[in-house]
Amino acid sequence: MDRIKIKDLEVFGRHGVYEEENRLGQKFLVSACLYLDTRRAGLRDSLEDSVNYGEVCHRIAAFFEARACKLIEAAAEALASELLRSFEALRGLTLEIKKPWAPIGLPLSWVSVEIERGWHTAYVALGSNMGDRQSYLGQAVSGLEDNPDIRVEQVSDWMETAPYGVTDQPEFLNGCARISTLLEPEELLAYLNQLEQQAGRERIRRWGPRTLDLDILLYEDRIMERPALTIPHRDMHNREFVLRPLCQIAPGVCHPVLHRTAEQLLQCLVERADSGAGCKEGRNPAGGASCKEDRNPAGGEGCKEDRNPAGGEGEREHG
Ligand code: A4P
Ligand code: MG
Repeated sequence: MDRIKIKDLEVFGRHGVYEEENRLGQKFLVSACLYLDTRRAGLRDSLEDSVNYGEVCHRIAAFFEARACKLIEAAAEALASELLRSFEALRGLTLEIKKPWAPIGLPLSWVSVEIERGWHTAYVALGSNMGDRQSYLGQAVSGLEDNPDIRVEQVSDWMETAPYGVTDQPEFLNGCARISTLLEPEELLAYLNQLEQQAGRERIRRWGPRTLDLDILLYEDRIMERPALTIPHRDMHNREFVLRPLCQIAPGVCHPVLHRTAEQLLQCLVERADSGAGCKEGRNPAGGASCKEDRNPAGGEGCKEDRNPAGGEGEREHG
């Protein structure tokens, strides 16, 4: 990704753990590497397609004037959020805050903290089968939009689906949203749980009826298995009610464990349902020997991330 760099911008701030530091203030040096796509701005010679580095510098100076954190870690975190939220074209940044006069009683050039932050592409599945289902799903999208650390990029149609798993319950309305987020996966899950609670969600029975269910399907190409969070969603490839809406907005997005696109996973699932078993050899849309993705986590010639038309930058591109 293209970069605009700012080196050692000198600003005055009051960050520090000592009372004198908060009272008297001191000099800080701020360096930033801004990640964005400058192609359009470069071709058109137009500032509105880029990030105005002058504005960024003044925002940094104003931030230092207005805020007083104890830690430069906290200053860096808050400043990175503010810049990423404020400048539309900015996809990520590295930020270094140097403190040349750190009061440690020993001579040093400076002490610094450097962080890397950015927008991440994630896919969220939405479902409801109680009450005014459409309204619950609509409120969930509004709730996502209300969070300054989330941008809703695209939402699928709401689709009527038969209950999966526990079948003696009302029909579901399901959908999928592509979001950009500054939140880490656990933070995103916590926020989704908060939205579920606001919709009056009660966890009475596993897979039982619910006003609102929000699951993280994919988060960039990250793979994680923690007690409270598995990414990619552990059962997404077996669920038509997940794959159909996902395919509508991102048919080419790649499952980082199964190495299949959403479209391939859906086709495979449909074929499995039709045949009552696994896909037959040769009918596998990805050209591999088997369509039982959960038994073949790395095999086949499935999707290549760089061909992914919908899946953001991937985790490894910044920095
Ligand atoms: N959890 C782990 N990974 C994730 C993730 N990627 N996203 C944990 C979200 N949550 C994740 O979920 C149980 C726990 O899973 C959470 O505490 C979280 O820490 P839950 O929402 O509390 O309970 P649940 O929804 O009853 O269980 P589960 O296993 O999440 O069920 P699902 O997968 O949500 O499926 N049929 C149709 N047609 N449409 C539906 O939407 N939904 C379900 C529920 C069943 N049948 C359905 C539908
Ligand atoms: Mg759930």
